Amino acid sequence: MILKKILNVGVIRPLRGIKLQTQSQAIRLISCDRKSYPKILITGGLGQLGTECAKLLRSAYGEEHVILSDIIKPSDEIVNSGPYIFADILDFKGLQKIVVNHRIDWIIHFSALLSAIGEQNVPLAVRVNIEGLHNVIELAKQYKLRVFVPSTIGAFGPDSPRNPTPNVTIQRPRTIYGVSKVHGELIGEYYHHKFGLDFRCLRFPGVISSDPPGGGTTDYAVAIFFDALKTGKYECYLKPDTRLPMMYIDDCLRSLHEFMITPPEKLKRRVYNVTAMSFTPEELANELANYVPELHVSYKPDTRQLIADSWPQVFDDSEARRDWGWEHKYDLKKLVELMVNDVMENYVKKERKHYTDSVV
Ligand code: AKB
Repeated sequence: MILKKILNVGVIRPLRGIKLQTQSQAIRLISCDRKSYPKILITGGLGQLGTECAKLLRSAYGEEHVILSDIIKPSDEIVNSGPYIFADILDFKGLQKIVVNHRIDWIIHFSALLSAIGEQNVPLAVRVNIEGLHNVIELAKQYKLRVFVPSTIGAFGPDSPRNPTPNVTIQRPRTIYGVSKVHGELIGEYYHHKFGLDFRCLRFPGVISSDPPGGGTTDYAVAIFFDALKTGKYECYLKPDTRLPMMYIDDCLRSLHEFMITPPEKLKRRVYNVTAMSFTPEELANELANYVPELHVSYKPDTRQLIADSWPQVFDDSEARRDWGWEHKYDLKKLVELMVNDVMENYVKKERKHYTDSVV
């Protein structure tokens, strides 16, 4: 009733994309003054998740409350969409300056080298994924920030149960990416217990979006859309029956946001598995063939096959569902429909137009 009243009188715009678990949580969120919304810094902001994450959080908290950062020169579109700054996660003083000058409350720490690219440059992966994380964790402790660090299905290895992989089980990954993520989970939990750091971590599966990922093992599930819609063909670097957990980006970012606003007393742990579905390249190709009937997929496994073979096939996220109400919205059918539309409208048609314009 009270919630209805607040919404009806329109005290404040309800936060978009948030599933409210309890009435008191809803009231606390909705009745808080806009000025008391968190000020959020996103590191590694120009990777696969950063810009969409900024969009979601800006729609909830306002444009100025979310600062996207990276060491990459941004496009006009990025600069025009909200605050963007340079931030090097290896420069502790620089990070301190940002937190102080912008009065940051939350850090969403996306900077990392993914599984396949990490194997090609282990020293760099150690610097970015481990030293960078140390800086961010220490910073969050010093300034009492809430910190989100993504982990991954890659934090498990060949000794872990693969179908399903529970929240707590043996973790002996065989990639530097996985090792750095297990390290991140443990150091975050340690800082939480020792210093009261509000550390929050979700283990994501392969995330599928039309913003391409860079250097992961699950990237095929994005690349196939671009190649199939442009050429009708795709050469996959994994075997057709390689089953991996996956999630559409909207579900991924919504899980992140819902987790970040869950009251701490609901969290039984600081690291949770989340997922939406599991499929193989062959199953994805079959679904995509509904849109590209002549689709021809060939298979040429490379070193990424070894990584995929050591990862979970089905991810058990029942603890996230039980403790803070995680629910996915997108299954394989819906995901393929959305990706086909998005890639077609925003990439393939634009490229064709560009080509036609330059020929004419
Ligand atoms: C990768 O493939 O490295 C990532 C992941 C599953 O963490 N997409």
